[in-house]
Amino acid sequence: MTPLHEVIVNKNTKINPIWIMRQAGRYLPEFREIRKLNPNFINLCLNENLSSEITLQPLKRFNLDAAIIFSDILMLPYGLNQKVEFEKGFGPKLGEVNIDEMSRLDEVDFIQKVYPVYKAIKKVSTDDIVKGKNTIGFVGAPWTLLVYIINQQSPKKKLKEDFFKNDFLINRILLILEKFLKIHIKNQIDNGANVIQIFDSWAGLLEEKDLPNYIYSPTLNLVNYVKSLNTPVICFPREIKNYKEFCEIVKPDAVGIDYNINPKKILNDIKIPIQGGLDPKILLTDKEKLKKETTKYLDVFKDHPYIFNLGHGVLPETDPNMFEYLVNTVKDYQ
Ligand code: 1CP
Repeated sequence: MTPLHEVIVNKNTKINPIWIMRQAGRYLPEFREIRKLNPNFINLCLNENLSSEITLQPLKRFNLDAAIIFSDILMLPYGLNQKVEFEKGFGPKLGEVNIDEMSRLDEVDFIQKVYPVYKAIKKVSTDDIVKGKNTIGFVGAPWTLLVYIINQQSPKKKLKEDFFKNDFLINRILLILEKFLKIHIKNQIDNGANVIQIFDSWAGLLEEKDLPNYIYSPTLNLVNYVKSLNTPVICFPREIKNYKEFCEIVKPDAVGIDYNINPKKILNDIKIPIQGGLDPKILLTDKEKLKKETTKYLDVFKDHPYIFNLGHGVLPETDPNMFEYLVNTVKDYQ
């Protein structure tokens, strides 16, 4: 059994597999070299030779237990024919929503647009270096994708006041997302992804009263779909106001925690396998502190099924030597 299945399905508490969000990315000089030659980020994600190579870069360097495919949650709106661009120093920039065009889009056209992502997953999942390990496919949660689609850029800290003004538009987008997220997940699994992670990066923007409508219902629907494909699903509802209720209602197979969560408290609140938590900024300090903080998480979750990860993506300014030290600390932990 693969390391992540061992923890998520078998509830094994004796091992702590490790993978890191954004492990394929900007902190690695070999990534930056490829990126420099490929200024168009979407095109890079659509180049299956390069995206599979980037996916494998961290596995060649470090003793990681899983590969996460180098792609982006915004490949979904791209596949729905919304314009998506990444501007250096600004982040994603999306075009206006054409809801009628989006509604008319069929499955074949969508798959054709993002097909290289599936080819890259096939390449990665059949590579020798990933043998016995996991290949993680992923999507953005409906709520987080809705935020980007409507807001057309990163919301940073809060939503614009008129975000919810067009209820009808929002409901139509959520229905379209439900359909195409399922298609995107199914194709990732069919091509070798054996775990799915659902990133809800902007879950923290919602007040508690809005969680059922925008997060619980649509995410539960998606989680049940992934389960029906016999594939474990990890949810990461970053900074959500009520982690406990989220887990009780949505029932993912495992849950990722952000770095604001108190690990001891969450251990009492949540029964399902847990992933992550360590503040990525700790990797910018020194080895002594890194070891201490890493060991803290491993100690707290000693008797609980636990996958090691950070509480958000690894920062671009991280020294790869510190990353290596983190992986080795987790691997050497008894
Ligand atoms: O080189 C560059 O400038 C591109 C930087 C970059 C990278 C390396 C972006 C732009 N996306 C990615 C890859 C990526 N994105 C992966 C690859 C696999 C891995 O983890 O190694 C994954 C899983 C994502 C997921 C993603 N994209 C999320 C969810 C996780 C999170 O960080 O909260 C989100 C919110 C995005 C949107 C996005 N894509 C890129 C940026 C800079 C952003 C965030 C912008 C914002 O703050 O809104």
